[in-house]
Amino acid sequence: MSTRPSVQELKEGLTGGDRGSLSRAITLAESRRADDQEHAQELIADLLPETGKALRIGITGVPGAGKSTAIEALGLWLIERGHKVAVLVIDPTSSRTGGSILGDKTRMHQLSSQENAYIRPSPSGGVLGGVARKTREAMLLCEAAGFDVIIVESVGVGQSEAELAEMVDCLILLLVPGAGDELQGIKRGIMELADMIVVNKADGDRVPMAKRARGDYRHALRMLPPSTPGWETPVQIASATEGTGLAEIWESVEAHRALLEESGLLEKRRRHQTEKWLDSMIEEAVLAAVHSRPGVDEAITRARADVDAEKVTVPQATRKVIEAAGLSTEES
Ligand SMILES: Nc1nc2c(ncn2[C@@H]2O[C@H](COP(=O)(O)OP(=O)(O)OP(=O)(O)O)[C@@H](O)[C@H]2O)c(=O)[nH]1
Ligand SMILES: [Mg+2]
Repeated sequence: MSTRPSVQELKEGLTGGDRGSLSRAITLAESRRADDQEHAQELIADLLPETGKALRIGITGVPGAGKSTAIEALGLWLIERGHKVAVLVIDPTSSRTGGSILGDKTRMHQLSSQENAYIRPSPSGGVLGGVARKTREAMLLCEAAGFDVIIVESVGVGQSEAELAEMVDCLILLLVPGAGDELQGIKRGIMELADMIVVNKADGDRVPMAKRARGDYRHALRMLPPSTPGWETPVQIASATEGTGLAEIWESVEAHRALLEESGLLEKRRRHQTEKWLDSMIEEAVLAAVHSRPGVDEAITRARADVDAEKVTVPQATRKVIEAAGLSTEES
């Protein structure tokens, strides 16, 4: 029989480097149960002074670009140089299935057997802001556990980029040579968000193609505003399977970090991220509270029908819903 560890026990285990405690703490933070949440929040609040010291890196790119392979290679490279690396893999499947089917897909077998590495799928939660919330909390817990580099792998290209950019210090966009930008789903917005672009799979006969792509992206970037004032987004080529280009990637990550620190932007960026997190959580909580009031969902159904039948205007229908929720209508 397993007894539930107290917040104090988890805190001691986690800061003492016990991975079991770290895993348990993250599970607690992911739980939807009210009592688990209370414990998790108490623990995270307690640990806040121990957080924020890691370098937070996000990696995004189309499926199959080599994100996991690159993270494994970079992770091993960093561990050799004395770093402790935590990897959070945002898993879109686990919220629906109740368990991760990502499992083997994350691969990273070599990295996961390292004592100074920690790899964990992060459920996306199925709600807006869900990715950010669970992953952020897992990130804070990993930092408190002494990991000095946190790498977040995002699911494909799309909606999640902006959310990922909102929780890391440095966003790396991983591309593959040869595929057109449309094929890669690369939008200008993502290139603008990226702090670094890496053309992966620059090996074998793909090298010339990768170099050409590097030139094209460098050119394209000239027409875009920088992700950070004073920063010129570097474009590099690498091969995750051969382990080439890793030192250059890390050099750029550190240069970017130095710029953020020297300019005071790191603190500003993180404060802004936390404020946005708070805003989105408040919005989510308020919305959930409104939906949970009796009669509100029925009022929404009625409002839709009335708008469909052109009996009322959209603002009128909205006001009815607000009234059904027992909220003031003065501003709406
Ligand atoms: N030749 C070559 N193949 C690579 C390289 N990096 C990754 N691959 C291969 O590309 C395939 C996909 O790699 P992953 O690391 O799983 O890609 P991913 O971006 O994490 O994919 P998803 O998580 O499914 O989005 C695998 O078969 C890798 O072995 C590389 O640098 N060179
Ligand atoms: Mg992957």
